[in-house]
Amino acid sequence: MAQNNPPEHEHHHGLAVETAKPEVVRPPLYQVVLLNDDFTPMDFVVEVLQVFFALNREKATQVMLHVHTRGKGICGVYTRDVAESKVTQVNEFSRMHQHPLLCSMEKA
Ligand code: TYC
Repeated sequence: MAQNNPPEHEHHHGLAVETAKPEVVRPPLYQVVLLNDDFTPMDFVVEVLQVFFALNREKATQVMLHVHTRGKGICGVYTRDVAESKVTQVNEFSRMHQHPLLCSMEKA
């Protein structure tokens, strides 16, 4: 009836052995966003979305039109390092082509 087992850490002949709680945490995610402007050509934005965010032409056109009409839109969601790298690459690519297109990131 009334069993009195020793606590878990007193098994194993006096050796203190405890089961570690598995510590897995999801990394924080960041949305990479494109901002609208009046000067960057639509075709260029579609190309950016295809090249840097692996969208097909149809999805890239949808996202571009969303940004064009709503002012801002999500290109993708990534861990911090990947998001930072996308933002830098897109902004450098845009400057290289003399377009004012702005890419930034926000905590998801
Ligand atoms: N508004 C731009 C134009 O009319 C097109 C555009 C779309 C620019 C999305 C930036 O992130 C952008 N040519």
